[in-house]
Amino acid sequence: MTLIEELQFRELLFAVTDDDLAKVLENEKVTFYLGADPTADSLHVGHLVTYLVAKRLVERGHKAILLIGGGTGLIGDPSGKSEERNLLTLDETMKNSEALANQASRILPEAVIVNNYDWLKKIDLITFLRDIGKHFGLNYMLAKDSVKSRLETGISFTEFTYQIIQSIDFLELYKTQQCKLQIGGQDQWGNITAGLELIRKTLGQEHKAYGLVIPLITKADGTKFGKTAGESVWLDAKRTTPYEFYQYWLNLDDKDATTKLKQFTSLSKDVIEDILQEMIKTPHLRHAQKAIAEELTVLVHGEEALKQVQNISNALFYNDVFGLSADEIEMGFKGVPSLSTNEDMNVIDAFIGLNLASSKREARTFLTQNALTVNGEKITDESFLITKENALHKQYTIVRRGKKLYGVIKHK
Ligand code: 629
Repeated sequence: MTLIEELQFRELLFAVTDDDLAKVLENEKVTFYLGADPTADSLHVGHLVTYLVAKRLVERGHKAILLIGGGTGLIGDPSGKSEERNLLTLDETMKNSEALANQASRILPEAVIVNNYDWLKKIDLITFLRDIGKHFGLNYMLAKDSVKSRLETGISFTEFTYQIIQSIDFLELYKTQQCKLQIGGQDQWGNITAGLELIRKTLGQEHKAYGLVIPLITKADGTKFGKTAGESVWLDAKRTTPYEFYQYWLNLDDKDATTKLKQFTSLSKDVIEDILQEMIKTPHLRHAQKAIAEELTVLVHGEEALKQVQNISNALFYNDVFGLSADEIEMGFKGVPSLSTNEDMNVIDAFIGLNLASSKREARTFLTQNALTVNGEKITDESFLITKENALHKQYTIVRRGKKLYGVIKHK
């Protein structure tokens, strides 16, 4: 399979600017780039697919440049945005740039990292308007989706200019690093083609560069990909724990898992087909979901984190919490009702305190129904005492009602 064929098989190709690119990618080692604006201090799973496509290019011998948009981040890309962005300060942008560079280099260690602030900050107004602005017709700029879609609702001159700024980057990298290809999500088409235009107009028709865009990743049910309960799934472990990250992939429905298996893992076509066969035979084992969750957790958080996550999953599945480390308890029970105490606590009071029972009477009923466990053990005695002495790591007591409702008592 050629690279382009592979991207097609994986449902990762939305469009290329020129069909010649297929041959170029087979016959030459191409330097290409992808950009990310430092609008936050972490990437999220929505960004991931572009980096994974970059990885596939690198595996075939092409050379990646990862551009951090320290300069463009100060302007704000209108692509795919229905409203004007809030401006970030230079300070925030710098901090975010550093965080993104660290994250991205874990995923794509082979990439050379550049920051466009380094050259954009040097361009003076007169040069910008005379040498660059002259190459952009107003009609051309207005016809871009990112602009056209905002003419009614409003767009500032700042954001309107964004396409030119991103074009300067492509020209810069073309000139200084022989970078011939820019990749990005489908929303970047307008910015990428503007760059090609600037390269041709500045350097001449014989200077050929290319663009390749990846489709917007969607979910079969039409809900937004990369969010759970309205929250983005981040790559930063402080924002989204490795356990939450793993669970996001594990919870995909079968239809989504089938496409994501192709788009997000490095598994070969044969292995993917085997997994899809297994899915038909034993769907409840979630073969595809597990394959994606495992590979991506290792890629983003490392081998150690995957072990922790699997430990947590097993502990929860078998209601056996004794083997968990303190870190794993914190991670596995993040967001679960909790209370802190420095005293021993009666079991009934504990379940009420954690909102897992609404009254003493209800709590007693649960007890007689064998529905309550403390650190994995069924409790039926209503005078049972929860103590720091018996706590996991002398710190945590984990209680459970029924199969799924957990609470944590933190002993001070
Ligand atoms: C300067 C800045 C460049 C080239 C690119 C850029 C960033 C670009 C952008 N990208 C999105 C972002 O940073 O805004 N103008 O959040 C985002 N990208 C990954 C994918 C994307 C895109 O980082 O390309 O399509 C999301 O999947 O929205 O010289």
